[in-house]
Amino acid sequence: PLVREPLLERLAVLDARRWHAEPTFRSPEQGEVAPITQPQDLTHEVGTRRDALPEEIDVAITRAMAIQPGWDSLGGEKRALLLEAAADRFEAHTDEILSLCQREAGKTLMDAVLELREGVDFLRYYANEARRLFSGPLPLPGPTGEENRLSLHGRGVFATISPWNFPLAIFIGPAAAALAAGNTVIAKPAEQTPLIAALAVKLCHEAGIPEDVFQLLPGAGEVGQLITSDPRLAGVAFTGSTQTAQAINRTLAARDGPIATLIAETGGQNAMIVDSSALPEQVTRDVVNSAFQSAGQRCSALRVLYLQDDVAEETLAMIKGAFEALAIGDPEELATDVGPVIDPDAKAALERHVARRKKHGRMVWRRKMPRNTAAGCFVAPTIIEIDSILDLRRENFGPILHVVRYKASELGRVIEDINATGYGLTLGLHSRIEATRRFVEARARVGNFYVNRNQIGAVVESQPFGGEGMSGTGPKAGGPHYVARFATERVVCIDTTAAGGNASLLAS
Ligand code: UN1
Repeated sequence: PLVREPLLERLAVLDARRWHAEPTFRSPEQGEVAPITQPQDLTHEVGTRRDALPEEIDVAITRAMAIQPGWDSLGGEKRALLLEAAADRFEAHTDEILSLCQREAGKTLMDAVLELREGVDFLRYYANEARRLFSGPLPLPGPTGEENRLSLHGRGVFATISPWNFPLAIFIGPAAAALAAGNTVIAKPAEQTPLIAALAVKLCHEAGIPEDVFQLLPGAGEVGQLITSDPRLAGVAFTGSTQTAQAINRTLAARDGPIATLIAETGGQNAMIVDSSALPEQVTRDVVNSAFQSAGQRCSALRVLYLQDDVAEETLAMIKGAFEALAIGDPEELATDVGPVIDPDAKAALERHVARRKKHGRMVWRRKMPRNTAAGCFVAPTIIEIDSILDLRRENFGPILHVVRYKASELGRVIEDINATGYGLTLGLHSRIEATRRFVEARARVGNFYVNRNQIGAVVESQPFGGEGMSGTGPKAGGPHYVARFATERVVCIDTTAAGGNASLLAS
């Protein structure tokens, strides 16, 4: 390029850097070290990870238990200042975070920038929530001579188990909320993206959050299983698949200990309904963005597009036009729209799904892939026609869009089908008819309903995010009820009349 972009030059320098993730407190025994390669080529090594050993998990929980009362009694204001200092450090380390998002998670530059933004927003928003909820007891009404007050406290040790698709934002978001509420946190990042998590934890420690208060435990499913079966845990905040959330729920239920809180944000089978009053250009832009940005690897992403039959042909033609123009390839190229999926397993599952649909004789459009994508985990963006959202068994977590044609008279049934998936995360509607909007809004059981816009990219505080049913337990991340769910409530009740107080003391 003729114009040299300083940010890209700084990111290119960081390509040579090697990173490492390991437990915050290590035992003398050395575990196995595994390499982490870039999803875009599966050869360049980004760094190495060393998973937590069982004794390290035990030590982590012991340390987190011991320091938790002190962290809780610090109060909301001091915890808020520490979380804000962490946000400042994240911003000061923009280059490293962007570089790792691109190389460890295969994100485009735009996705990497949005990821950092969201992580910082979570830290600052939950810091303010710590101030709002934990700055002293709430006086409650009562008869004269009686003082009643309610205060919130941390529940104890929280485990956070986070996904690879938002390796910074959804790693730090739930952890920040748990910390804001006075819990200590042991964090298990996705096995694919421990390096970004290790950097995030390091920056939090540099900001002044004590090591015992926020610890990293890298590892795969077995590490998560060992953590969640420990009876000392007070709660788990999990983001990932519905199946894993159900397994964690069973593990927690089987423990002989405190009844643990589970906060789960899981999958979706997200639809968008487009009727014949919609603006085709706007629909095209929002469909392509909702289905293919982040290579479709968002739980909010559009999976099933319902097109009203009388505009279906022309709308689909426009969408295919935009789809043909998507730039696919190396996420470190500034112009790239769609990068790789996370790993070979993800790619294989998506390819199996497309192959099955083809076998069933469905219309399938796929993007021709550039030659430089052959070695990496790339999946060609794909559009597949199906009859109903109920034809799909599972979430297809990648750049695959399904299309269903419907008649205006069938709108009620369309919503019933969408509800019948059991998921309830995002739903999009493109319509300029007010009555249609009201009809859909009243019937659809989803957490986030988007009208005449794209259906990804919920903004912290403005658009609290999360679903219902098979899509999660709530409360919504980035919303006013989230942090409180990590806390326990205590009511103190005092008889303040001298006589009453003394009399009851004498009586006992
Ligand atoms: C996820 O993909 O795991 O609205 C959830 C959005 C994001 C979704 C995050 N905040 O696209």
